[in-house]
Amino acid sequence: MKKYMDIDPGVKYALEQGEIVIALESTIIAHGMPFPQNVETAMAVEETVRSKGAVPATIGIIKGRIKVGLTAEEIEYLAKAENVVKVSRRDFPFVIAKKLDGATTVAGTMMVAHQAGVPLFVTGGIGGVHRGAAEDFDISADLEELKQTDVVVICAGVKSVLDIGSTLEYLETGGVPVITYGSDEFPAFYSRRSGFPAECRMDSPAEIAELIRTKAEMGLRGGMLVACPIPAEHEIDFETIDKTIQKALVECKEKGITGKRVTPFLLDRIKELTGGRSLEANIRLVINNAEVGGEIAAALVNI
Ligand code: PSU
Ligand code: MN
Repeated sequence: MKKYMDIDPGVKYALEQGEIVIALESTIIAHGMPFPQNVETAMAVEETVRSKGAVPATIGIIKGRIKVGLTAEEIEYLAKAENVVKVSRRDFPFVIAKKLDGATTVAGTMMVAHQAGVPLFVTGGIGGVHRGAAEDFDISADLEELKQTDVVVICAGVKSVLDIGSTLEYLETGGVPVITYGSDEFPAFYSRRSGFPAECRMDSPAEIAELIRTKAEMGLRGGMLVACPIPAEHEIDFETIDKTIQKALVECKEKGITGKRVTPFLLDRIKELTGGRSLEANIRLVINNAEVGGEIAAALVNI
């Protein structure tokens, strides 16, 4: 993959100096949020990572080149450009061979981060087992990537667009450690509660850094998930958002939307149905995750 990859000089220097670099994804920019909030959030997240002493590297594809550390201009370009392909593992050869623009998903970003030697990755939410997956097999490639690729993904849990219980079962089957930060309940993205207990709770970045080191020393491969509940002042109550999500899901089915278009459609529709409140929650939770990610990075440097 290195042949097709350009690492930003600042990111490269940080990696050479043994500083911790934190990967950030671009699907959230191109397909997860509208303009201009997508650019503002991407910049705020990078700034938050920097404020904690770590180095951000937003990952995306520009005209067939994989960029580790997009510039501000490139982020703005992907945020506005039409025809940006949503790139998960299976999409790389097509997008690169055809020299297209691409926004990497959690799976795609993990792949690139690992190749570049980046150990941490901050995002909003991961893909998972969709409701009704027993019939349509819609299970995100993010889960397969978490099974095999050694990157720690810091997120706000799994939104109830997905089947949260089945997603947790799938991660368990795949041998993926799932840590919940500071809560006894696994979070559901917009809400702190999901109804599912946190099997592994940790309360400090230092504890999480210790677990990351232990996993590495044991030679255990594959990814890891750190789920951070959205700050209480920004959360949307689980029952309220679940009703909205149910409505959006029915519309998605009625419109015959399938495959990779499902998640972007639902996010956009939920934003409309909540009058923008879900977008505000989404922005706040990503920034919160960046704070926690930055603190974990600092703790990793100190052990
Ligand atoms: N959840 C969000 N915002 C997003 C995504 C998920 O709240 O932008 C994106 C992530 O990039 C994730 C992808 O990896 O959607 C999952 O898509 P799919 O379900 O098609 O695998
Ligand atoms: Mn899918």
